[in-house]
Amino acid sequence: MTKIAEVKMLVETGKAKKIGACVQEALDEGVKASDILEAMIDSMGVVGDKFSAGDIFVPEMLIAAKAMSKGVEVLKPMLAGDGSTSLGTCIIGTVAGDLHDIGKNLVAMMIESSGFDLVDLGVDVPAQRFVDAVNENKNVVLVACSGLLTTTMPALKEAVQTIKAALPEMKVIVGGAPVTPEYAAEIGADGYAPDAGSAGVKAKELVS
Ligand code: B1M
Repeated sequence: MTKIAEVKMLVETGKAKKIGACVQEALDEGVKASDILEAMIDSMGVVGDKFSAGDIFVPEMLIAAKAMSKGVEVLKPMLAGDGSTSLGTCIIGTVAGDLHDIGKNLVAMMIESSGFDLVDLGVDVPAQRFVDAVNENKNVVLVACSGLLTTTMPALKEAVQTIKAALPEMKVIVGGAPVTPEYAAEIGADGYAPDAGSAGVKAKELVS
């Protein structure tokens, strides 16, 4: 089995203790960090499909997520930039009712590496908390809201509208698997990105 296939298998079977060493071995063999990340994201898709088919349940999804997070920890120094410049502060969080954080963490990493200081509010963030965080932190230029469930898309809308009502000039970027560019525009977000890499690029574009 290739190292990358092994990494995929360790994510799919949720082997958090073994994955760090395996990711490191793949890197040592010359596999690119971005290819390892892509393979792990694919594996989470496989996990999601198994969940949809009723072959696995929430605990298995959770341990797969833990394994993926451990793998990402090893890749982080290679994927993130040096953060030596600052375009201002970005507040990020997953919206109320939503506990998914892997995608949000990857987006946070790429926005940070694009030159922003980052304040991560975590998951299940009420709309007003985004506004409070803007007021509590210095030089906030962007708010990034992630939503992973179709059932939390209304919470995404509430977050954007609450931020825009309180802080009309604040730029807001949204994303997450069920979010489309059309939905982002409809709820009044300034920007949308389909993945972490493009979120970093879009974030920079929005404040330049
Ligand atoms: Co859940 N879950 N989950 N889950 N989970 C999904 C999302 C699901 C698609 C699985 C499925 O049914 N096939 C499904 C949602 C269906 C839907 O709404 N259409 C689902 C469900 C139903 C649920 C529960 C309701 C299950 C239950 O309890 N019955 C429950 C809800 C809990 C809650 O949030 N209130 C639940 C729980 C969980 C766990 C807690 C067990 C766990 C999350 C653990 C964690 O995150 N720490 C979990 C997991 C692991 C998944 C899957 C398998 C993987 C998610 C993931 O990390 N993907 C997922 C299936 C799937 O994704 N195919 C699934 C990898 C990640 C890198 O991708 O998050 O999409 P993603 O992020 C991408 C882009 O979306 C984008 O960039 C990222 C990187 O490229 N992006 C942004 C994300 N945020 C962005 C923000 C931006 C821009 C881009 O700008 C700000």
